[in-house]
Amino acid sequence: MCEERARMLQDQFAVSVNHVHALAILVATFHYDKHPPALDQDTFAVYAARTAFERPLLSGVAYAQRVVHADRESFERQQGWIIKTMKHEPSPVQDEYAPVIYSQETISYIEGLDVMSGEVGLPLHRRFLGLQARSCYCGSSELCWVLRLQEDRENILRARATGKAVLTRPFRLMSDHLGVVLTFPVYLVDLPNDTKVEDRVAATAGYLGGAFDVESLVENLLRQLAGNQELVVNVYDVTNHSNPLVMYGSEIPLGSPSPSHTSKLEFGDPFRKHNMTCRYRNKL
Ligand code: WA2
Repeated sequence: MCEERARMLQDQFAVSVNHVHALAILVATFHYDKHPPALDQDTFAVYAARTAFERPLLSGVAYAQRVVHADRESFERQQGWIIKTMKHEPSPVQDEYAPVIYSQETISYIEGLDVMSGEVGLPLHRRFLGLQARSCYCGSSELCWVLRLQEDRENILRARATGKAVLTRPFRLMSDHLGVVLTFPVYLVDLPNDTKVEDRVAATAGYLGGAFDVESLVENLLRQLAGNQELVVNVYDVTNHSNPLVMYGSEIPLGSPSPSHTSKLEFGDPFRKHNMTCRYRNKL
């Protein structure tokens, strides 16, 4: 029964990823290959809503444009709004920004936000990650927003360096649900597979991403299956084998008595490893 659930989750994950890939191509085709762009926020939002059924595990998708500092002023003048931080303040001066210019209505809180504004290399925040972002509801505290945007920033950097779809570790999304963010890079030109990282960065137009709301959408999926009542299902990010991160389900207390079955999961980012464990609920 575990294997069946794992395959089902993996399949729904894969179709969602494929459709986000198609959205990245949509932006490349209609925003960048057309002059002037044949896409705007309203068109993107309508298209994203009408195709939401193609992305069963995603709560929303958005596109953030790469803006280097020299272009910030003209970008803001052209858009008619200012690149914002999570505190709704103008983003401080950075080398570059990633303001969200298109978003699905379900995640409209991300509009105009600089998803690169999470600072990197803050050991304090790293340490908090395990404690706060993973298991607690961190709500609207400033630390929590920094943590979230650190995940987004790291994903963006890895996506554009590799040219592939990448996933964050599990964390509390802006919706406060546990999940992961998926990011595809969008380039200004087609790049051969062996393109060097610095050339990839230079050719980067932006980032198409979406939020896998694992907490509520996987719950929905598993609820429909027979035997759901007796089975306790967990999904883990086991990239670091000695520190598994809960992606779905509750933490099982150490030394849990009932035996469990483990199924491998393939979510399409070779950098991350995931698995699913299932065990029978203790009948007391
Ligand atoms: N989208 C939705 N909820 C989130 C989130 C996010 N990022 N980050 C935290 N909670 C525009 O990778 C680029 C979307 C980020 C894309």
